[in-house]
Amino acid sequence: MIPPWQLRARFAVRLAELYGGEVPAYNTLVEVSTEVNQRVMDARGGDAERLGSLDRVTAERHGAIRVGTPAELAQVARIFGALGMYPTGFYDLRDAQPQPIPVVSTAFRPHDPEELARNPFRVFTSMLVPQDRRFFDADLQRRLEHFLAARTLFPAELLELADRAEADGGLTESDAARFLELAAASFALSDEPVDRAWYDELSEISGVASDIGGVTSTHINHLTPRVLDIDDLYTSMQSRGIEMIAEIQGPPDWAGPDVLLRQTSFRALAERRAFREADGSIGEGELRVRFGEVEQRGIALTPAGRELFDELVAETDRRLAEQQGRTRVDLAREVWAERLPGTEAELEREGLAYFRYVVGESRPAGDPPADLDALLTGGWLVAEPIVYEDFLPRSAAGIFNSNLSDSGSRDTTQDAAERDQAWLAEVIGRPIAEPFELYAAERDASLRDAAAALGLPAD
Ligand code: OOG
Ligand code: NI
Repeated sequence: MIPPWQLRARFAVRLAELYGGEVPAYNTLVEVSTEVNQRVMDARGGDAERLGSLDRVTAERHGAIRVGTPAELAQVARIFGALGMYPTGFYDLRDAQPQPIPVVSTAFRPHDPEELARNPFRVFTSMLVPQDRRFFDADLQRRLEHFLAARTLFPAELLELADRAEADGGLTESDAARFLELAAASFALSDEPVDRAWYDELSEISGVASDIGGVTSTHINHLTPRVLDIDDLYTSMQSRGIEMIAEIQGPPDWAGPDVLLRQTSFRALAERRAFREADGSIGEGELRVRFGEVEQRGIALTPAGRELFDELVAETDRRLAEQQGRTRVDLAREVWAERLPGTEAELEREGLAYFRYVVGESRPAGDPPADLDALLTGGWLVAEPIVYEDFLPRSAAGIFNSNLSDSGSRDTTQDAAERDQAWLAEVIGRPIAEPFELYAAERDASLRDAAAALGLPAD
């Protein structure tokens, strides 16, 4: 039996081979990422691995796909379920500033810390909302729903194998090979001709609407390696002549600990595609639907930490609007230095970030104290950061936007369709995990284990 984590690891490799063959700039990105990670290891030694071993970070990828309907998303959930990846978090990008995107999203990823350590592959998955009247009028909604209902993204054999893998906890070698082949093929760029008039009509509303609803298949639109120093990566890519987006999204480069997620991207080259013209003839054209992205991960923040983070972002926006001639990064660094604790220990003490607690190797002899602060300062316990495994809605919208060629249209006088996490869970027939709960569970489990090891009561 090939267990889910091996299926997941093999799938991530398959997808990387596929994507590297289709988008050569991706291979450059991986090459530069490897160099950057090696440089950080050489400069910082073991400390560089505080947020993940070099092995994990080197293998780590996230991908992104986009689908059109709850039924399609439910099928995606079956395929990723076979790989031990479960819907996690809810991101509504329809109100994103400065440019709204007509989708809601979740991320499929492993939950258990051991599973993440084996292979942390995750896929940011977005679903179009044709029912949102701010983007689509009633006539276009109807035609979109009709178009989407008529297409098949995933062959029945793939879905059956996925269900079997999930039920049996894996697949035999020959079924696994077949499953991986069908799964990877489902995310390849299709050579099916694109209906030019339909694609263009949707593009006027949003490049994301045409990318999802203008074609009869889905495709992986980026595959993101993880680096230990995204600032180094950014300048290294530029010096190889690859034009990066204007900014690194997320927290600034600052003197304190890395928190949450920093990301940046570049537009991939246009790819040749077949188009069906109004007169029925097949012509050639180009589409730029795929891109490159890279990320650096930091410590997961608690709800209180996340609230503070959101305030820092808002404060940076305010200062940017008021102060001429300053850059966002520059102002963000200033705001962070003023308001975010500059060490892991302070983040821990103030309850702003998640840590796992392990028994200190050189702990003192005698009876341990009962409270956590005393256990930490006395060296009984050591706090290790829990890495952020999820996404940031504002950065996600920024990544979508930086790769769209025009701004599209939205009529804010119209009604938004109501979509939330509970709705999404209901229509795909699976629970959607809350990221905060997963981090808290890991922290709590570590505290229980540590208490047991020190002979303290469980709380
Ligand atoms: C997804 C964009 C979001 C991220 O890393 O935040 C994303 C997409 O373009 O489909 O991948
Ligand atoms: Ni991404």
